Amino acid sequence: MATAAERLAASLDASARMRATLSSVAPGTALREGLERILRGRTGALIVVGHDKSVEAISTGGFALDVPFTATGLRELAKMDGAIILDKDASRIVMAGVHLMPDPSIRTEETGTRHRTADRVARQTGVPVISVSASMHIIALYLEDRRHVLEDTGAVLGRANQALQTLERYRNRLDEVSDALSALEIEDLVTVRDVSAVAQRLEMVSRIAGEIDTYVLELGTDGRLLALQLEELIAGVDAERELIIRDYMPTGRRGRPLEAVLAELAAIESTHLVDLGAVARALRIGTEETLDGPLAPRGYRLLARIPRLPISVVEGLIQHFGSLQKLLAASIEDLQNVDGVGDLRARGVREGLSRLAESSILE
Ligand code: 3AT
Ligand code: 3AT
Ligand code: MN
Repeated sequence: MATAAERLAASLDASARMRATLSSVAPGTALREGLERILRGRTGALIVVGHDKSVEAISTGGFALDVPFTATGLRELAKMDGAIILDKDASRIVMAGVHLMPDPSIRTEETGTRHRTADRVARQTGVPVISVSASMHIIALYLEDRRHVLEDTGAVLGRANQALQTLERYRNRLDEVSDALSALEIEDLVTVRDVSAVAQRLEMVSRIAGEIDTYVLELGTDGRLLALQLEELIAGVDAERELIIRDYMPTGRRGRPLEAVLAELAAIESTHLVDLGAVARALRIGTEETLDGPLAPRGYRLLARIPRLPISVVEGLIQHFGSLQKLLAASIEDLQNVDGVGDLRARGVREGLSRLAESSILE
């Protein structure tokens, strides 16, 4: 039996392979140009992207070529019957006119000999297979048991822009709950609910950003603007995710590595993510029954808002004082007792903390 963590790792692995394949056929690549030419020529094609032993074992007939890949060459060879076999980075055309004979007992729901073959070869060999349908005018990518239809840039951009609008809304809401948490941290009024709400919003932003990231990949050179917009909207989110976990996660016997907490958050199904209790449990800070219980931050999130403070000094301060409240109460002399904190830096921290305290009261 695979554990939840193993299943998650396996699915991350599969999606990493899918991502690599998507970027190899994205607009801007020679392979994509060749596929578009075939689509326009209405001849159809069956293309295997990789030539290993498992592919060789099911190949019969055809012609050995081993020539550099060109989009025009691919289009000409697609006029022949049979499959075209490329090397794994689609830089060479290895064979053409190949009759593929995958195991006929492999289940496939596709119809038509071309698409059934593509599906079976992908499942049997693990090598990506692309079919261009002559009759349906569709380019489909098969990888293991997944099928992905390559759409034109306009269609993908339409969906990407919708996701971007959702991300923008999520980001605004995240900033609201995050500012609220900062104010509560300074006033020592934090509950399990407040921390869970921020972690929940961070997770939601990360998930929709991941979705958009796939569109960016799929769009290739057509996705540059989208990539810039995405980058701007998720600035600081990864860092914030780490900081909030460091601020509140239990240490000692109940403690776990940061990555384990992040993985557990990522494993919450999207339908359960609305449930703050589920988030609290993943963070190991509480349950739905204890959402109103008090919590105290160590100070990572707020210290990160003080400019030019190296992480080693942040660690030193937190080791020494143990909680944000003690840090807020510390005098310049107290701060100087920490290794690596001289007079200048102590003043900087003191002023930084005071400024944060003032701005949170003003809101
Ligand atoms: P032509 O001389 O072009 O008619 P061909 O040997 O070049 O014959 P194709 O590869 O063009 O044949 O295939 C033509 C169609 O024959 C495609 C598919 O609908 C049908 N076909 C080929 N092999 C099979 C098969 N094993 N089972 C069912 N239909 C098949
Ligand atoms: P279209 O949507 O019509 O393009 P299809 O699934 O209906 O695809 P066909 O049966 O019309 O496919 O066959 C079209 C061509 O696909 C024929 C041949 O060039 C290629 N093809 C089909 N099966 C194989 C195979 N096993 N190996 C190599 N090429 C194949
Ligand atoms: Mn057909």
